[in-house]
Amino acid sequence: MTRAMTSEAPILENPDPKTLADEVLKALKYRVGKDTTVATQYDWLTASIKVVRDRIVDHWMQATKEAYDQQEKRVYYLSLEFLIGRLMRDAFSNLGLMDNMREALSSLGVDLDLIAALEPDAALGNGGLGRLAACFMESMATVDIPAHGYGIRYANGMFRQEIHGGWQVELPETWLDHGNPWEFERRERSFEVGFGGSVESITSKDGRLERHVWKPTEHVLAVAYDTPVAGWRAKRVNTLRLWSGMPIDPILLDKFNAGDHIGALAESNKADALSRVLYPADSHMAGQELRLRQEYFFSTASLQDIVQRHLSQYGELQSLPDKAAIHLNDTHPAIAVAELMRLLMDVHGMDFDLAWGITRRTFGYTNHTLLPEALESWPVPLFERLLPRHMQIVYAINAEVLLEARATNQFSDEQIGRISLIQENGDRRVRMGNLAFVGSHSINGVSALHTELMKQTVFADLHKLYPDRINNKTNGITPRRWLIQCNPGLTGLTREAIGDRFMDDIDAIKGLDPFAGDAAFRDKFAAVKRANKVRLANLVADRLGIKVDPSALFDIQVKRIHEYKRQLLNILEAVALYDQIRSHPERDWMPRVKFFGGKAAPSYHNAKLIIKLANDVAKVINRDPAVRGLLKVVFVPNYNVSLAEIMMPAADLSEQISTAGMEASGTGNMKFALNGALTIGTLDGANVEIKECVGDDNIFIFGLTTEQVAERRNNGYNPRAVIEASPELSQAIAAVSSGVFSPDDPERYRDLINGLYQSDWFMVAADFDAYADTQRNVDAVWRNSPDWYAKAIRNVARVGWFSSDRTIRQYAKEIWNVPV
Ligand code: GPQ
Repeated sequence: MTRAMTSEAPILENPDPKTLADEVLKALKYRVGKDTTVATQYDWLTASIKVVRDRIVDHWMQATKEAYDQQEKRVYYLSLEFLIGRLMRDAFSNLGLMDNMREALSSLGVDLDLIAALEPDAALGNGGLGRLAACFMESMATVDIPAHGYGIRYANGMFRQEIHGGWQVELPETWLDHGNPWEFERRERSFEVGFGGSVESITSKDGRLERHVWKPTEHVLAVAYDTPVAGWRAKRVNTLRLWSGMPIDPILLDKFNAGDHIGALAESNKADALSRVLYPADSHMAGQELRLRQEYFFSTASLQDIVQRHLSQYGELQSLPDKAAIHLNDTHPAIAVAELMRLLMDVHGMDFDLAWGITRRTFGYTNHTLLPEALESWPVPLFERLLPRHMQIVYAINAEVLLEARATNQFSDEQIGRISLIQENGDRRVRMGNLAFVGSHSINGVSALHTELMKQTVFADLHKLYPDRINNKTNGITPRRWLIQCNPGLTGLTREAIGDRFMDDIDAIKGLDPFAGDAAFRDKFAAVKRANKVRLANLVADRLGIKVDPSALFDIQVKRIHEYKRQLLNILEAVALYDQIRSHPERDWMPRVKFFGGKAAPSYHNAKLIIKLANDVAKVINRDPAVRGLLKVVFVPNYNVSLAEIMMPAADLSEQISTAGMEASGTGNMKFALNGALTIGTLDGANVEIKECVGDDNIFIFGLTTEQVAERRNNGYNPRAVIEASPELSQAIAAVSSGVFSPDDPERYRDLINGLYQSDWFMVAADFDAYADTQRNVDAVWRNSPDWYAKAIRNVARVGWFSSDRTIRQYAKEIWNVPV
């Protein structure tokens, strides 16, 4: 069975502004309990969300019922992060209500943009991995796949970043302060979660082992909160189910009555802690007990829910793999493999082989990084203390896998050691990547290059053992949020040029390609870009008091701050350019603004220092009259989804400059290109595929390839020699290390710079000259503005393939086996 993507067929009724205004007033009165005379802007926001949510609910129930009646296979996407951002505009836009809602609110004296800006940015994720999960949820609804997202309802999501004196300061994010009008609390949908204790073996009368029973000593409840996720034109509405921790016995009355008031609340605090904070380390294993507890907490609650749903519909569990595809978003939910085994064996009485077959056919796993520090592993003693039964199951799985490996006679002891779920050298640890791999029928990487490297590096031995399992699914982004909603100017212009089909089928955006050669269209395109740049310039003026010229080239690097992403390379190039502008004032410099944005993990020393450096450099350059405004550097604080929605459309140049081989895919690269920015980038992650789509002439590629990086590292890379051979780089480094940008503390960057001289693991020095040369090439193309905009238009026209609809269809066909 295949489901055609119905094109422009009006699926939705189209309520007029008057009807909507009445609904808003009704919601204000009966849902918020206010009348218009006392309503605050937040009340109007809540009322507006209730109106659109009510309309979504009808579609939601219909979709849920259909999936049930037609016994459709469901997808369950398990992710510790869902970086969904604001939802109201997306919902208006996907339900086709935007214009009429704006008019309705305006008739009530309410400004849609103003209340939309009050909606908290739900930051239940760190960066790319969490945002991918959010795009996938939207695309699964859009391409009509019955799906549930499962995660944690963190009371405090990603911290809010402020910049004080150039340094990052982390403040708690309290997105639930005004309540959350989107969610439905499901007290009745709660599951018990155990920790600790011991395992009892129950034997039958004849002495045969019958069953294992885990007797945990700690118990908490996971309570479900559901948020409906509407796809484009509300074709389908799916559920994002987030778990919150609750004590089973909120206060222990015995203790309370005995006067132990703190002890009485201990359980409550422990339950609370499970869904209190999102760990803010991106691509880095947190390694704390609470994190493992969070992982188990949401995995077991989700699995109990899935098993219960399946049982109530089908009455047995053998058909689970035919009716449920459970996807592990990285290894964070990998414990689910052992948990499903436990549920099938200990609770539902299956033997190991049957349970193992079902488990492997049910799970799929996506790997998002090769960085060794991100590969999760847990000390055996901790694992065993918290999850004693799962420890036994992991050993049993390991025995099975290692026997299988041995039986092939193809593996050395060393290789067997790497296949093992238990790392034996040093302290013994459970390797979650290996657990996820062996427990899944499909393991995918997130770009063609990354998937190849997975086969060659982290999973080389497991790949040899199971050669059919690794496959590639290059990431994508939803064009609804990342074009239609965030860039109405470009959307309108595209509709004028090629009609509306691209809104339902993003491939049709190809139709824009010939317009690259149309001077009148290029002018309109440039005007849209300029308007988006003015919007960003205004934001920067308001928030930071920095004036930037919208006719300058807007060069943007926004993403988490990480050494491998090489913000340092970009900053050093700014320093070198600054020197050049002052040394050669007579040259025809093209005005440029370099924007940076991104959060550093609170414990990541060098990343925080890089933020400080960007701000120090900005301060000196921006106020030096000798620069004559030709170069400005701006660090925009608190980069998040909402800010991305303003920055992506305003970019001329997209910085994707990671050390080759280190960025698994990147997704910001796709958002920028779809909004008409040209990329300057290395042959890393999905940049490689973006280059193939847009063509070599429409992208600026520079630097070492993955093979060259490996070769340099193997052959004794000498960064000092490289630095000394580059006058520009030497000068820039000397300026930084001599305190030109940190006169108050000239030593501030000593260690950072020493790191470059001594090891430069990320090849900043090795790539510097190529990067700087390429930037001058960027200037040359920018100078020829018809050529620049032609390239920009071709980028928009040629990156439709990076839609998450395409990615999701591939998952559906090749991993989940669900119809699309
Ligand atoms: N990614 Cl392991 C994260 O955002 N957080 C993580 O903890 C890990 C990976 C990113 C990865 O760095 C990007 O290259 C990808 O584009 C993104 O995941 C989505 O796959």
